[in-house]
Amino acid sequence: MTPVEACKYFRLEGEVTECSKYGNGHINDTYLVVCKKDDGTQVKYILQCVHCTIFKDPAGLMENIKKVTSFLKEKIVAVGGDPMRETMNLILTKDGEVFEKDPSGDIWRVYVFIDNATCFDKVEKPEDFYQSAYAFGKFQNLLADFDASTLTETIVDFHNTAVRFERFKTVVAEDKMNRAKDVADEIKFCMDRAEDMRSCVDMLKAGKLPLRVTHNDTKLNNVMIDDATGKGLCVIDLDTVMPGLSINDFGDSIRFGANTAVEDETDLSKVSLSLELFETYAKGFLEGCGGKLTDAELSMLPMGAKMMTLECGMRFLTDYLEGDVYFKTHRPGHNLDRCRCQFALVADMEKKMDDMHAVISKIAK
Ligand code: ADP
Ligand code: GN1
Ligand code: MG
Repeated sequence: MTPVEACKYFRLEGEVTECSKYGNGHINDTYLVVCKKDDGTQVKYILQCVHCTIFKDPAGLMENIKKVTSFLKEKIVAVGGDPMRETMNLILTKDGEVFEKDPSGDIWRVYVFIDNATCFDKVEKPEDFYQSAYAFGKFQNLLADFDASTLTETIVDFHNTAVRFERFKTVVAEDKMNRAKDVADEIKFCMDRAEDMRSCVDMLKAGKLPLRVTHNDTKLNNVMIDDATGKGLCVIDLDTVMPGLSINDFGDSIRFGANTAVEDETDLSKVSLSLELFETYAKGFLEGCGGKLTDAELSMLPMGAKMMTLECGMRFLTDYLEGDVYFKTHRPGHNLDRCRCQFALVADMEKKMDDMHAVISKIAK
């Protein structure tokens, strides 16, 4: 089904006048839909096609989003916030459902478009990074009393780095695209860190880190900053909200936003961890979490940053070896470029581990 056809299934106000590709996400096909009402005013929506090769249980996924956004809405209203801008709002299909399944098995959904707010692909101002951190921290804080047992695990073992490492080794052994020979250094980079791959998972299993309801995909472009106030407005991209580790939510934001280069930078001399941005984010995240992190979580925040970067680099490498079937790519070798950039950042983080710990100790005391 085409995106314009998909629109017909939803309760949109007015006539569709525009339906165009939108945003820079690596997973969903996202479209901006503009409708014109009889009185001439415009209404905007976000239409998304969610690929069921990635999300195997779309009904469970959409049920999660429905539950989480309803829960957040109540909390937002209770403190006098604006529930139409501070959380995602699903538009129902004409049959009253939260998604439409097309004959090919793909599912379509529509959200209210959050206008006059921006998703940044790179930190332009440290203040925006602070605001994104506060918003992600607050998101976790607001969901602290959400019943995690009611959530479907939308991608099983999503941040189980140990399981991902096992799968990576299988993909290397299979080498179905005959690409492993070109990436011996990158494969070794992972193998050399076999011990690390277990670290966070083992702490969770040992009960040293608590399982919380987390976002699990806390890139800067998954939060909207209000154009007028400059405040973190709304956390978006809720496909992976499920039980997880707070240190991973912290870590993934650092991976993406505290890198002095973009995620797919090919000039690796530009890649490094900005300790200034690390501190900025840590302050915002801890404030947003409202003091709810345990001492063990605090002391593992730097490790969370390293592990999310290592895991993400390994995922890009896995996808490169498998023939670029998971992440959207925009040029040949794109996943490999992304992988190399992540590994360069891991290497820099390893040098700066003590500095990161010093920053957390300073802020948390
Ligand atoms: P992906 O999983 O592919 O990253 P996202 O849900 O993050 O998909 O959406 C991709 C982009 O679309 C976002 O980075 C953001 O720019 C934009 N976007 C998504 N939802 C909204 C919304 N409700 N209002 C405005 N922009 C949105
Ligand atoms: C994907 O969907 P998006 O673009 O916000 C991915 C994340 C990765 C990220 C790397 C469901 O995030 O896990 O960290 O790309 N999302 C999924 O940029 O796999
Ligand atoms: Mg996204």
